[in-house]
Amino acid sequence: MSRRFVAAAAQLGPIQREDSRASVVARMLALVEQARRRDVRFLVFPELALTTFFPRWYFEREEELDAFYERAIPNADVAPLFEAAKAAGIGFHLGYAELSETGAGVVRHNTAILVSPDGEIALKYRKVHLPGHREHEPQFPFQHLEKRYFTRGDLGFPVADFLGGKAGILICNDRRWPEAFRCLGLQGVELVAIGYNTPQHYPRAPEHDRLQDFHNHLSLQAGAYQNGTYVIGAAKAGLEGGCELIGGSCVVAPTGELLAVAATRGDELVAAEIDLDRCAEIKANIFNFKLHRQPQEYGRLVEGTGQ
Ligand code: CDT
Repeated sequence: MSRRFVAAAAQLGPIQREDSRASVVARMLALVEQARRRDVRFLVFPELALTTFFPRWYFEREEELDAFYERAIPNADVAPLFEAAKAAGIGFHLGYAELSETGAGVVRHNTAILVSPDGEIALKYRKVHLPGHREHEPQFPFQHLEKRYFTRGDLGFPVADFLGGKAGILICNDRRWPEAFRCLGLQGVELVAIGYNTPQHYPRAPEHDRLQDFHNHLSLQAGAYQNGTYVIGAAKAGLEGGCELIGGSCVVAPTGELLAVAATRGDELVAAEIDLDRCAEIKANIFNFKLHRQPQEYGRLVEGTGQ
């Protein structure tokens, strides 16, 4: 299998609270069709791609919350996406809210999967770094209740053989944590898919609002370079539920260079040709882990959260 192919972020513009799954999937199908025409083999949809970014609201009633979660994937709503991607020979990444019934009750995760071009789920990841807060904070213009609505991921940071290389997933806030990227890098990852919903306005430190796009690319590019991997970042962007989300979806090379960047905050295909063999330029040289890492000095990294 050739390790050189076109990969793309499938950026989604805003999804409003009243938008149906069917209307979102229709928009995704339009992006799959664009991707097919551009010979894309790997397509990355955003975090929680099937609904609006619901943690911005405080819900008192469980039923209201449940409406945003998937009890199984694939399901009838997303079946057309799985079928279209398979017909086009495209592998894809999909982020969604996952609801599992366990012996201990309902468990909710912020989850993403890689689906291979033959329609099989090749990798599943549950978000580890859940940002925001647990309690209602009505003094802010919108909420970020991921700590309330999700349980921390319990699958670690897995990688899978995918499209002739090693692929992994991080979800939104994970991209800001070098430890998360390194856990993938240590397994030889060559392609990392990352969906995100990042508000332009950060109510706790509004002086950083102007830096949101910069911090996004800084994190994605550093993660790529320091681990010698391609990174594809896919935003849900634009004015959603009264909250502006950044765009900036991109394809990043293992050198940390941006190969393609979104020009809008709407539905947009952001594509670039990638060659997984190029990861070795970094992995065999400046970040040759075997030669240069000093793990005996890194114990503090796993001793606690830090100050
Ligand atoms: N979805 C997500 O993880 N968003 C966060 C916002 C942080 S502000 C509470 C991010 O890191 O982009």
